[in-house]
Amino acid sequence: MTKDLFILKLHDIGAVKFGEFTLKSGYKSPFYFDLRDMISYPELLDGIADLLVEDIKNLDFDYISGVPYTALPIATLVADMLNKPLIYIRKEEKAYGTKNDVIGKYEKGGKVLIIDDLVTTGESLFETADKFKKAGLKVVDFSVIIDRSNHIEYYINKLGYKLHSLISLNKITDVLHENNRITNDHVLRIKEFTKNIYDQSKSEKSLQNHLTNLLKEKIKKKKSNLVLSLDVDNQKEFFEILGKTAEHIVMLKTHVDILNDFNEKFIEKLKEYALKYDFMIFEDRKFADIGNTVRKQYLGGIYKIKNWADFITVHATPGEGIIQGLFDGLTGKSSFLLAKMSSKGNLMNETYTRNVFNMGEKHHEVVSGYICHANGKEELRKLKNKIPKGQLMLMPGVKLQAGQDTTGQQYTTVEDAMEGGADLIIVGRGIIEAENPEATAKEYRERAWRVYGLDV
Ligand code: S5P
Repeated sequence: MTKDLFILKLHDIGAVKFGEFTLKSGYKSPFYFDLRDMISYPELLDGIADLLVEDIKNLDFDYISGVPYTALPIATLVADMLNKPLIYIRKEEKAYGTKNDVIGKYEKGGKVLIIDDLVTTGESLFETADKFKKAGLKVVDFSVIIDRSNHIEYYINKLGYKLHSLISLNKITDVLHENNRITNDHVLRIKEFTKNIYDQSKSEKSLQNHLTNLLKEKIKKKKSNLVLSLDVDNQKEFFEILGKTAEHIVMLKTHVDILNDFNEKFIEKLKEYALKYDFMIFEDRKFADIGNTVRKQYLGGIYKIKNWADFITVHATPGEGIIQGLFDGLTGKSSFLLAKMSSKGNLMNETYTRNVFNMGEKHHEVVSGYICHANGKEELRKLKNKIPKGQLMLMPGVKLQAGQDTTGQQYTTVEDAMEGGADLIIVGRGIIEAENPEATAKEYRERAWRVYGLDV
């Protein structure tokens, strides 16, 4: 089957429709694609499998996967035709524990090609790829039937993947127009719509990298803005406190170099907790050297931070070479830049902070936000207003009551932090030194969400 014929048939069965549709986001769209029913038309299913096989047969991969539900039966056919093993990621939430998300037999280190029916933002592809990577597999190629975004390929390639799409929205529009299925007016409306979406995604979303998106989704899902800073010196205490508080946090901040009994088991256990309780991992090793050195510190040594931390903190003082040194050639990792610290008398003045925001904006693919502290919500709000749209503000130096410690740490209240615009609060001793860390973590989380949740 040719691509043109395939498009016409999709139109025949109502899988591509033109008119006026209201999307989940509230936008009105002049087209609507839904390929779910395609599997009930053997001729179409065969046709698409042939086209996909032709498109991917020369790529280098060991396994084929499809994103459930729509793409899974399609991937099954393709895997069979290419005589490759099929594996996939379970759709339902996994039961607690360390059980794998991957269904099927595989060897670690193998390369998976992921098939999906549609791509718009790339989120479901990224999410699937992350799960395969967690299971020790490699992902390079995504194969999709329809790219309805008109611009996502650039972004996907930047993240280190390769997108192979069979049919673009433009192609569908052209074929249906040539065959008198849609009018000139329709074509104009589609072009106008995609241009608007593109402009808007450029201005608002382009500063959000994949990890920022994941973190934002988790904030909403767990209804939590709480980042626990677990600065204790032994594993026993670490996991005792984590076990009691993990359900309330969206991210865990570590300083692994504080532990006096660090070993590889610690990392394994940490990852298990992160999976089980659904939080992200942020290692607060504040990198602050030339690019060449920080790269070695990030990838090597005994901690091998890159292998397990989703985020790290970076000082902008050495200039942007530090960001290149840390992240060039890596995917799926991100950072927070220190823009205004919480310690009294720190040397970060207004100009410095502004320059940090500029650097982070430029490198938004690997910078998810900024560590900012202020003594009060007005001052914090001023900082928030300068943060590039889409990036996050994380506030350390937070307690239930304002105050100071004996070495210059300054504390602002949860309410001031959140009303000042913080997306996340970083809390250490307020929780870990509390009589009841569990109840206290819950209280921090609820007090923060009371403010933040109003806008969600
Ligand atoms: O400016 C900063 C930046 C950071 S990341 N001030 C901070 O306090 N932090 C970190 O937040 C600090 O390293 C510590 O791990 C945590 C605050 O801990 P607490 O016990 O004072 O809440």
